[in-house]
Amino acid sequence: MDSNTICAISTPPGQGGIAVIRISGEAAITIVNALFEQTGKEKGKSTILLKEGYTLTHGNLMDEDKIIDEVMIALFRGPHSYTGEDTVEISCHGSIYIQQQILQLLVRSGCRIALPGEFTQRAFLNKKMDLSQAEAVADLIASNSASAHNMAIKQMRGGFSKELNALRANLLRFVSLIELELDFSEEDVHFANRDQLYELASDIHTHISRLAGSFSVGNALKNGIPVAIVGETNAGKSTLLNLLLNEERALVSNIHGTTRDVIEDTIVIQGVTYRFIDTAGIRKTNDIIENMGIELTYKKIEQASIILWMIDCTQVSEHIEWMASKIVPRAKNKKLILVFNKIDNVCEEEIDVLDNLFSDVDAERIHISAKDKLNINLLEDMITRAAHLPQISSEDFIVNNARHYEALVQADKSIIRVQEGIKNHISGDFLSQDIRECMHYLGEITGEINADEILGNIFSHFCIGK
Ligand SMILES: Nc1nc2c(ncn2[C@@H]2O[C@H](COP(=O)(O)OP(=O)(O)OP(=O)(O)O)[C@@H](O)[C@H]2O)c(=O)[nH]1
Ligand SMILES: [Mg+2]
Repeated sequence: MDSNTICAISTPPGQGGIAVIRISGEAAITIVNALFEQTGKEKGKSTILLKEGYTLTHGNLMDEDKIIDEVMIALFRGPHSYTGEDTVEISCHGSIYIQQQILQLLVRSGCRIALPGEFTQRAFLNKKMDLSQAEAVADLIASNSASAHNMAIKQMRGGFSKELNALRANLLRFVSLIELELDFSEEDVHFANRDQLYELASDIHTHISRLAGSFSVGNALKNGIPVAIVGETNAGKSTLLNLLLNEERALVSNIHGTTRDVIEDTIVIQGVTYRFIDTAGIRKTNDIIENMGIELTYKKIEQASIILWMIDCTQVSEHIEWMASKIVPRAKNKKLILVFNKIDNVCEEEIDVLDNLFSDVDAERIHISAKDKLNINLLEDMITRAAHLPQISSEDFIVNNARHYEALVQADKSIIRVQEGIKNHISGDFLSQDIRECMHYLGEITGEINADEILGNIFSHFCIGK
């Protein structure tokens, strides 16, 4: 492990009220101490070298005899710190000049500028957290919706790791017994009861496949549930997108075929992130570029989870059936919502007549005005219901990381092989290979893969007789 003392500005780049500079490593305290001059009652009495962990000290940060800034020093003594090493956090005034001066001073005094994520990497190497928890730290920092925040907090607090470690511990017990059998191969003994092993494997398969299955929800919650806004030209799709985003994101005009490309952006509605996709209006046209855009619209319908089919109430299209033939088959097994727009411009009877024209289409419907912001709250409620997020209890863990998902899929494949192997009475060494593989993939998630672990477990639990 790199034992250099590292430093970095931990607050966002730029000017702020205050800034925090973090220093971690063996020499963190001595380096900062040499630059620090305590003020106040205790002036000259003690230095931070003598302070205990979890203390705050006020004073000046000095470059020779020049004061750089008045600062607060937070002291953490390893292993009781985020990284597990001695760590100092300097809170200074948030001027970019001061931040840079302090950083340069630290480098001149022997610190090295930290690599991205290096504090967390050290925390992992020092076993302050496992890999999946370290990854959750990044997710937590990036979370911008209640659901993403909730998932990251859970993972950071180790809920996922606990679940995986329990699965691995069970597998470890069995693989130890099976490998012990191999040592007594001449005697043809079965230490590991095959029925129990089969039961355990089924149990683990159920667990792993549930976790892997949660990835579609987890991924959607993290990256946004895709919602495609589609329909005829001039229906008001771009107007709706802009309204939801509260920003003039897409061009709006009364010319048919204004939007030709796909415009995407994320919006948080009722604590959940959605990725709204405004598309080119669907119509019969000879324009090559517009047709390319319409093809893209079809693709987006297929990729979305929720489809808002926008209909212009003021202009009943003669092509409803044709339009339905383009949209409905592609929206199969997804949530399709008919959004009748521009109700500010028509009377209720007209809407009813229009609604009837779509009686063949099996979809929820809503009447809005994107221009006058009518019924937009109802539309948001409808979208929330359509997202149909499973009620997640506080014990359930949701996988939202592609690396974890990949590892779980591989782990599941191996445990299925174990099940089949037991059914087919294959020999212990093959079984142990598949169990080891399953453990390996589960261990990859938490960063704990270690073959010595298996040996260690055998020797600590059994006396082989010598
Ligand atoms: N009266 C009324 N006009 C609206 C409403 N929503 C949109 N419009 C108008 O309808 C016209 C088309 O709006 P857009 O948002 O550009 O429509 P679009 O569906 O994106 O159209 P394309 O990009 O061409 O497919 C504009 O002139 C909007 O101002 C509404 O609720 N009521
Ligand atoms: Mg548009």
